[in-house]
Amino acid sequence: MLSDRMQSALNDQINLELSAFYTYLSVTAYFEEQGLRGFASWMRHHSNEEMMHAMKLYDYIHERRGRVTLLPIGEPPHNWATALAAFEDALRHEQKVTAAINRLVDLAREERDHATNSFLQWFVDEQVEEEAVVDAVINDLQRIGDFGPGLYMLDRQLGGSEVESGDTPSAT
Ligand code: OFO
Repeated sequence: MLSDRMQSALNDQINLELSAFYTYLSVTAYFEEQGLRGFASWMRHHSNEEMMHAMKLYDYIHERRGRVTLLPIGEPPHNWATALAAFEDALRHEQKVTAAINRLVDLAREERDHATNSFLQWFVDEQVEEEAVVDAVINDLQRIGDFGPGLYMLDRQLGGSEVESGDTPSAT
């Protein structure tokens, strides 16, 4: 059985994951509008992963005979000046999620909730990968700068890498 505090914190995490889903879907729509179909495809895959994270928490709460409470999701941003700005926003979001996961782990340990602590380790590892793949694209975009053909090539590469987000190719 989950404590009320733990249950509420896990429900907040569902909300954060769904808000990541919503934000990345908005980034996807922005890339579609810009005609960057490879970027759009990559980001869509990433947004779907966020939905999967939310559902993992949803299932876990039920497994522990807890109660899922869905909370409102704020309106995401709709526009970015550049592809780089959109990815930098995504990285900030990932860092926020990482901090929230770390706080959840702290709470689980404080409450000696070993099952939740164990469950959360998957998220701890996942966040390392999530930050790394977004950071890799940022590095590529920084290197490309205003060089149009470089952006075109990266768009093509990202469009071909919509399998695991960890498979993000380098632009160089
Ligand atoms: Fe759910 O990992 Fe990204 O935010």
